[in-house]
Amino acid sequence: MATKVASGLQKVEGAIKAAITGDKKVADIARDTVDSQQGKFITTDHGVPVHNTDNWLRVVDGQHSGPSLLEDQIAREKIHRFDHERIPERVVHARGTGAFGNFRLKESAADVTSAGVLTDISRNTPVFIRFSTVQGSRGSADTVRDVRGFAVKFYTDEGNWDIVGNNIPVFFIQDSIKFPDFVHAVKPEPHNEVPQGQTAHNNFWDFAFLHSEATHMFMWIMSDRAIPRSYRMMQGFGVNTYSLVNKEGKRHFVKFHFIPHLGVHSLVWDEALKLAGQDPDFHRKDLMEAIDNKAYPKWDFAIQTIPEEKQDDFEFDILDATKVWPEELVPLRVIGELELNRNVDEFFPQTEQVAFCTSHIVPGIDFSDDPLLQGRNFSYFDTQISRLGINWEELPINRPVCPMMNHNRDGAMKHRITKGTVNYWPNRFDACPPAKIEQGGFTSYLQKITGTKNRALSPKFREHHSQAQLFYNSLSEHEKAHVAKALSFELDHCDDPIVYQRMALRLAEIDLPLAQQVATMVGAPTPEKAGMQNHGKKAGGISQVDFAPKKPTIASRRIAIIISDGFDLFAFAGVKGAVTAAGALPFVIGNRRQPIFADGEDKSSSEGVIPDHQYDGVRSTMFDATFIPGGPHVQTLSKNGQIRHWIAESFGHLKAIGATGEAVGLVQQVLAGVDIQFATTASAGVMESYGVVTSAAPQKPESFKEGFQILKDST
Ligand code: HDD
Repeated sequence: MATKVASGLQKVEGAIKAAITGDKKVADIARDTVDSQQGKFITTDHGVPVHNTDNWLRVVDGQHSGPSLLEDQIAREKIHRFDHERIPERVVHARGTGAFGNFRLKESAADVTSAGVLTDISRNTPVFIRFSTVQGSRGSADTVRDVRGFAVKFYTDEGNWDIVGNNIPVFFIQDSIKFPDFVHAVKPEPHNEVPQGQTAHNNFWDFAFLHSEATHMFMWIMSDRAIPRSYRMMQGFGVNTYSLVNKEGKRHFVKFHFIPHLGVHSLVWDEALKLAGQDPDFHRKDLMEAIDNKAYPKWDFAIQTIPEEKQDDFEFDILDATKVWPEELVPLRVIGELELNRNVDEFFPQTEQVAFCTSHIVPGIDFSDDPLLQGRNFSYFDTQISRLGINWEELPINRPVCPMMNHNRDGAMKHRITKGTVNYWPNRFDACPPAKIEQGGFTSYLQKITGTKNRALSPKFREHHSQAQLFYNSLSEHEKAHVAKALSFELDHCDDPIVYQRMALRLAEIDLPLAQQVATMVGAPTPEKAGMQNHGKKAGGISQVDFAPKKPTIASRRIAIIISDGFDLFAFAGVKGAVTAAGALPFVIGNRRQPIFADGEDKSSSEGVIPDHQYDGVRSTMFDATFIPGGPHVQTLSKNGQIRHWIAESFGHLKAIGATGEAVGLVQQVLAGVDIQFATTASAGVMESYGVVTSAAPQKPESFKEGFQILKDST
């Protein structure tokens, strides 16, 4: 009874929250949400209160604990439930994390579609997004070099619409029948299940060479795109070509884009490698932390559309998923905004059990003959049955927020109870009939199709190099250098000479100097001439440099402030305050997680500063910038190898370093010999500058008044 009351209260709470936010998915999920902290006591799954859950029922004689009894239904239930906790992990994209949010349309796209979600600007459509890596298993690290999944479920008023996309706009293969071969080649090798979470192995690069259609995509994954700084700083792409159909029945082909407001940013490779060990949950935590701190990540939602009659106007086939539609040819039209603003309450029933299907579309949106999409439309539904069972769409995270009724019935774990005497159509009551078109019933676009049954693709699918060259040409010089280094790393891990030798030849079909550089590093014969001439063309929207946020911001960035006893309180408080005021997250790192006292601070009357972490608990890789206040504590810091390494490593990872007073000398000493442009500024917003920023003059209290206040408030 008490439990029922508690769960009833939860539902009321959820309903209130839903009423306040107007979010239909919040209300929907509240129906199934309970709070373990409000449970009065433990019960069995069938509701019987449990008196002892720590000891198995057994025979005891006072001196000895004898055999355990099979009779103990409570112990058996506990163990049985535990034995069956796991479900198969996703065959790809096993490692991921998710969050809820909302999609708001800013401009109606009624000229190209009749879909309510893309035409009604008054709507607030709830969404759930799951970000993921592809290759690694569920327990692998977040920061590996890999494509990132970007799967969005829109809970629209006309049913769920899923965009099951990636952070890279193209794919490895053109025809879905190749997917099992591709995944087998990319996953750990079959004889030893090595390597985990990376493509740096013979089989992947063997596959890449033997499928020249993969060339464009592997150039993307060798770029910084494959090691994002944060899920919040990546683009999302629907990748496949879909169709939009408007009220008049006219069709446009469409590609979907998400563009992050924070810009597109990446880790550097050394950082990514280290983080994989130091903080394997780096991206997962980053997303949760940002949402907890109300730094809600946002993306512009854009479409590229091509009228059906222009389908053949391009050098490439617009249904080929290994090609982008260059923005110069097909401009992006921003029509909406997506925001993530709510973390999940429990990972398994939400993030793990969420299930996406490319075939989940709503009226006004339709498929195309993209040969990759056609196969995906079969595969996702099928895989959800294997992961979750046939009734997977009844799970709270997967069910729609609009009315749902049909004559499908039964199957394992059926949960919903449907009243009525008929479960077929047509029936004598006219119960639950099909929707008429004017009632919003989905109809497929009336597409005329002729042709010969054949296992083939159209001729334009045979060109595989042009956009790989376009991609490489469009990168900045430092991005190109990163591609060369990434290829050198990957092929260095291939020990079969045929694999890296062939790849050097493939690279010579993209860019000869790149091929020569990589060949030298990996021990392949240096190609002397280009296997194919580079056309020299470039396009916008490819280099990450093109996505710098309109206004530079440090919002949600993690800033380390390093202290030990005797730090300069005014510099400390000022920068901490300024960082907080700018929306960034300051973390105090001290030599212990007990109070640390500033220079001249009276220990008997002061509480000191309690650091968030101590030197051994964190590494420079986990922060975007570091600040070291001056003060006598610098003498202690300068003798500490960990701190000296921290400074050098941050600098090597191209991070901002700020120092004041005595700390300037420490930074200069550590970085001695490196060509650095030291800027001197006394501004409290020093961390907004790139590079190393120092101020030799100790700061005066007044200049840090605001920061000091914030510090006082926050401690
Ligand atoms: Fe896929 C999962 C993205 C091609 C078959 N895929 C999956 C996920 C994403 C993508 C983001 C994770 C969804 C989640 O978070 O639950 N996949 C893509 C993209 C592709 C692509 C952007 C190319 C345009 N996929 C692709 C093909 C096939 C699959 C060609 C099969 C013919 N993908 C699957 C799958 C997965 C999957 C095996 C594993 C778990 C799941 O579906 O739900 O069915």
